[in-house]
Amino acid sequence: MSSSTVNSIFPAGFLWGAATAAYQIEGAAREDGRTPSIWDTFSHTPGKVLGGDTGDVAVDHYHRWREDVRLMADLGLSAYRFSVSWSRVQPTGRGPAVQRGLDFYRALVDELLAHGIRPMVTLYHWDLPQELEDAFPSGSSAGGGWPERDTAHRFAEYAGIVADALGDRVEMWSTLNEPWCSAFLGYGSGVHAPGRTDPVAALRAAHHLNLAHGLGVQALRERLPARARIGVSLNPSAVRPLTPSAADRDARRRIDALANRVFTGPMLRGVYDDDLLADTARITDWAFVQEGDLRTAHQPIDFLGINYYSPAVVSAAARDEADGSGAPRPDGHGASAHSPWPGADDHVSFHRAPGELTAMDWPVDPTGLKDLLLEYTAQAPGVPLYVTENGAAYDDRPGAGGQVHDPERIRYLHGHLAAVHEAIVAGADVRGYYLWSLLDNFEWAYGYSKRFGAVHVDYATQVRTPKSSAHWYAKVAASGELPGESAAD
Ligand code: GBH
Repeated sequence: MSSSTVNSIFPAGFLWGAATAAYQIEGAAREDGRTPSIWDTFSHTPGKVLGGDTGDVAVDHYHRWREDVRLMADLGLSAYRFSVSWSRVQPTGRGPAVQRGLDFYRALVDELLAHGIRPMVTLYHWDLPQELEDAFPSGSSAGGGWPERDTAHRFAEYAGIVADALGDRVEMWSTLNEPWCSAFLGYGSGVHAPGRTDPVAALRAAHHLNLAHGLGVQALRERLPARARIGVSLNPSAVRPLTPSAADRDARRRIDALANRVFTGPMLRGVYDDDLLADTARITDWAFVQEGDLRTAHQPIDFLGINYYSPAVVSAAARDEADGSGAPRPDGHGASAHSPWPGADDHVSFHRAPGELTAMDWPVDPTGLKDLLLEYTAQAPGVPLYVTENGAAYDDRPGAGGQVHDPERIRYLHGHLAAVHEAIVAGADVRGYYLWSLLDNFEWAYGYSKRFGAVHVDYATQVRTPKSSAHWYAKVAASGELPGESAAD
C-alpha cells in the first residue's frame, strides 16, 4: 500500500475532519450549572483512572474553544465531530435545560460554520448525568443508569432539547458513540464509568442503548429540518479467527454477536439474532426486551459512523495457549477479573493481532478498517459511511525548538487513509474521515498518559502545538489526495 508512488485521489466533497468528546476536552466540570456525570464520579474514585487523573480541567476547551476552532481552520479541516455534555445542558438528566450550557454549543457551532467547518454533533459520548445513574426507576438495588429502561426515555428527551437548540445550524447528528463501550466496559468489565461488573446489567444496558438510539432518532426527526443527516457511531470489532478451524470460527461468531450484532441487529435489521440469545441464555432470558422495542430501535439512518483502531483475533478457548495479553488493563483488553464478554469467557480466547504496536499496545493493521467498510457497505446497503474515529497514541514529546515530530502517527494515518481509499475503490460509499483526536486529551481510564492528538497539548500551560502529523494531514485535506509514500521522515 504505502510503497505505491501514485497518489490516491479522494472523491470531491469528502470530509476531512477531526473528532473529540466533551468529557475528554472541556474541563469546566463545575461551571455554569454543569453537574457531575458518571465519568466525574468515576475519575474521582481512587484507583479507577491511571494517576488519579480527572476531566476537571482536561484541555480547558470550554474556555479555549475559539482558539481550538482557529487551529482547525489553520489546518484546513472541513469537518469537526464533538459531543455534547448531557449534564451541562440538562443537569439532572430530566426536566428543564440550562440555557448557558446550550449557548456554549451554539457559539461553538457558529464559530465552526464561520470558518467553513461542518459540525457533527454526538449526543452521547459516555457521560451520563450521575443523577440518572443514581435513580432506581424499577426498584433495582444496584443502581439505575443504562440497565434501566427509563434512561432510554430520558435520552430521547435530552436529544429533543439539543435538537431544538442546534437544529437550525447543525446538519449532522449522531445519537450514540460506541454503545459497546458504554454497556460492556461500563457495566460488564467495569473499567469505564460507572464501573459496575454485572453481566446481566451489561446486556440490559446494551438493549436500552439500542432503544435510546431508536427513540433518539425519532425525537430528532420530529424536530430537525429534512436536510438533517442522522446516524450513530459504532466501534465494530474487526474480529478474525486465529485459524480457519470450525472451533475458531465459532469463537469469531460469538464475539461478532457480542461486539457487533448486539447493536447492528436491532439498529439495522430490527432483531436480536438467535445465536446471541442462545449464547447468553444462561445469563438472561432477555425479558427486558418489550414488544415493539426492536421496531423502535430499527429506524432508518442517514449514515453509519465507523470507529476503528485495531483488529481482534480470537480462538476457541485454550487457556494454556492464549497469550491473553497479560494482566488486566484499563481498556478491558486482556485477562481481567471481570469480563466485558457475557457468556463467552469459557468459549473464547483473545490473541494479539500481528503488527507494530502503538503506545496503547494496539497492533497497527489498516486492513481491518477496509474490511469493516466493505462489510457495512454490504450490511447497510445505500447507507453512507463515515470513519468517525481513527487514530493512534504515541509517546510524543516536544523536541528542541518545541516542535513535535510524530512520524509513527503519520505512518498510521497514511496506512488507514489508504485503506479507506481502497474500500472506496472497491465500492464503499465513504463520505468522510474524522481523525481521533484533534487534541491530546483525557484518555478515559488511562488519564493523560496516552496522547492521541494531532495537536500536542502541554497540560501544565495548555499550550497547543500542531504535531508534524497535523501538518501532514492538513496537506492531505487541502489537496484531497493521499501521497503514494507517507513521507514520514
Ligand atoms: C474510542 O474508544 C473512544 O470513542 C474515544 O473516546 C477514545 O479516546 C478513543 O477510542 C481511544 O481509545 O476487544 O475487548 O479488547 C475506543 C475504545 C478500544 C474499546 C479497543 C475496545 C478493544 C476491546 N476501544 N477496545 S477488546
